[in-house]
Amino acid sequence: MQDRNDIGRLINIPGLDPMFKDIVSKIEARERINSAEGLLLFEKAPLAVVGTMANFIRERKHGDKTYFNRNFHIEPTNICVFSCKFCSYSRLYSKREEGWELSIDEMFEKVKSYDKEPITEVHIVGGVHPKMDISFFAELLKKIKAHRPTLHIKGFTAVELDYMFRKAKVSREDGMKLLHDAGLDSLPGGGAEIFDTDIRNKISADKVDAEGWLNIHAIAHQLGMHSNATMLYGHIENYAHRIDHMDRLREMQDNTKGFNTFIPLKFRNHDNEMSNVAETTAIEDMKVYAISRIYLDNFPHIKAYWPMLGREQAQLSLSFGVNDIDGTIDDSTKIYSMAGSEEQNPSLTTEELVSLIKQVGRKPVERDTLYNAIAEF
Ligand code: V47
Ligand code: SF4
Repeated sequence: MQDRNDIGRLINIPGLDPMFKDIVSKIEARERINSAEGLLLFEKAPLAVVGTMANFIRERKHGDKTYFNRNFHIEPTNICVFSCKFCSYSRLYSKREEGWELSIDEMFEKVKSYDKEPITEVHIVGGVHPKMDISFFAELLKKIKAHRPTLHIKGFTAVELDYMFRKAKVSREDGMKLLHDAGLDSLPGGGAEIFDTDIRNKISADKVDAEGWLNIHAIAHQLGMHSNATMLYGHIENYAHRIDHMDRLREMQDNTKGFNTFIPLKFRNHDNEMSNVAETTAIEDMKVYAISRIYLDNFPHIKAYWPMLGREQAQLSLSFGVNDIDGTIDDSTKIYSMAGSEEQNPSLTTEELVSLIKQVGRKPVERDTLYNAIAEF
């Protein structure tokens, strides 16, 4: 029997349609597939075919290792100047009595409530509040870092940052440096949605465009910060839009090498302006994970965010290219419960995460935000 990590291992897919043979050969040779081939996979490949290819790549890169971390979220506010049609979470400033606005002290208290917990990351993300400006957040970051210097702060989508920088009339470079100096360690992947201009304008008009999103991440990468990238799929986009989205990320990653993880986010349709759009099936979801693993050859990790997908599908995704399922969360985020996720109070202990991963035959590894291993189970 050949070793799983054996470079030359053939992908044995019984009855493989000849139209996929070139793609298999490229994968075996560690060559990149092109956009036409990516599209072919979305249009024609059965789940078993893309699943086998993606699992092969996943095991070649990571073996059975499956990463998670100990984290919690802070959502400073759900008041937002934008009104993305897919968002179930935000409230306009004129209706702010229906939402929440946390003060610096309230957020700091939340950080302090984890003083005795072996948490490694706080993820700060929320609506784009017209009055929470760059100095407000710089003060928050400084306070957290002064209190717990080793806690990694992953915060603010490019959408929040773009607004913050414009409002403060600082360049993106200066704004990012200011926040980085205040304690911001890395950026989460949110706000990418779908880069295609027409689709983006239809679902989330007037927030930062694709070029702006990519530019903000490139600036962070130039400062030595890492970031993630998401793709909101399963709404009004087509397969070509998904490939275009991944293509732009892949091209940028060739230059900056700053992305850690790609996180496909399935559109959830509860209680938003796009509730008439049906959600994707589990089969489609697994295809998206698999094809992203195949397409994004220069992304080290593919993450299934369990609070959005539900824990059973997150387990399933580990056979379709995924090698990370995010963290403990501790019921600290509302974005997905408000959008209709099965996980209404997302919280898992380390033991529960470990057993979820072990149940499907994979090897749990606790990581920090930058994927340094902390413990193997
Ligand atoms: O940008 C909002 C998405 C994102 C819905 O970097 C929705 O580790 C589906 O980016 N259906 C924010 N998606 C969350 C995010 C994230 C989450 C976990 C980990 C990381 C990371 C990043 O949530 C938004 C938007 O694309 N979103 N509403 C919805 N109804
Ligand atoms: Fe605001 Fe983000 Fe919701 Fe869009 S997705 S309305 S930017 S909170």
